[in-house]
Amino acid sequence: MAVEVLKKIADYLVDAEIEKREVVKVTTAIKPDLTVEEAYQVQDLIVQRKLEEGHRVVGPKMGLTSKAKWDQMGVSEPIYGHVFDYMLIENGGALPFSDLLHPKVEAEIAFVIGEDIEGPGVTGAQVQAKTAYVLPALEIIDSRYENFNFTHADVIADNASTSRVVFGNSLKKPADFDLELVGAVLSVNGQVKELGAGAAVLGHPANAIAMLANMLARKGGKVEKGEIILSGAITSAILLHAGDFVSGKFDRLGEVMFTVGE
Ligand code: OOG
Ligand code: MG
Repeated sequence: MAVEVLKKIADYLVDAEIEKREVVKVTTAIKPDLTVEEAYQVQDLIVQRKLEEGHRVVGPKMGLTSKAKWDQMGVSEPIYGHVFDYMLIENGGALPFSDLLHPKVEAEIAFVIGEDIEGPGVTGAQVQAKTAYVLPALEIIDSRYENFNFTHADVIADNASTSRVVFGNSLKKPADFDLELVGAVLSVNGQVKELGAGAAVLGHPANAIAMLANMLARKGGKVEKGEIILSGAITSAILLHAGDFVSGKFDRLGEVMFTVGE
């Protein structure tokens, strides 16, 4: 019985994504007592359905890892989600606005994992040592919920609002950087909208990946070699409109950009 409800919630959210329909949040529409554990089970069912539909997982991602995001979303606990192959947009490419509901963009530092990282007890320093490369990224989030309104459990069930990702093209060695000092400037149509530094993400973005490894360890999982993982937005997210040109400039990591089409 319980599993059937979780499957129903997974289908409710994937159908909303595919049919481009905002829906009422799960804790209002289906299951007021949805727990965090059940929400991650829903997310696993979403992953299962995506794999059955022929998609591939690029990697997990972290979200809600900065104060700016906690204040903006009203949920102040880090979460993880999954990025799929169909979500990738090339640097400089176009994001068709009509594919999404109410997309927002955020600037993040991504990690290319060089060696498996298995918790519990993983530290940011261990993550740095097992990271092959770091690169800049822009994530486009698109909650399936009306007005981006959700609780902690709701947003986990909705795969952490994951929708599209643009990765930068320059891969840099983490040892050459003090990632907490890497500045990021997010501009739309040539106007600076948000700015910050890596330290906004749990003191150091590697700490977000360490937290991810420790969260996955609780259910026997790990961060795996070859995954490309977003560490969470440095600043609050900016609502996008058709015609926008978006640029994220990261000190010495490079620039990531895209345009929003019709
Ligand atoms: C949840 C996803 C948050 C981030 O980087 O903080 C996220 C949301 O804000 O809708 O991806
Ligand atoms: Mg994000």
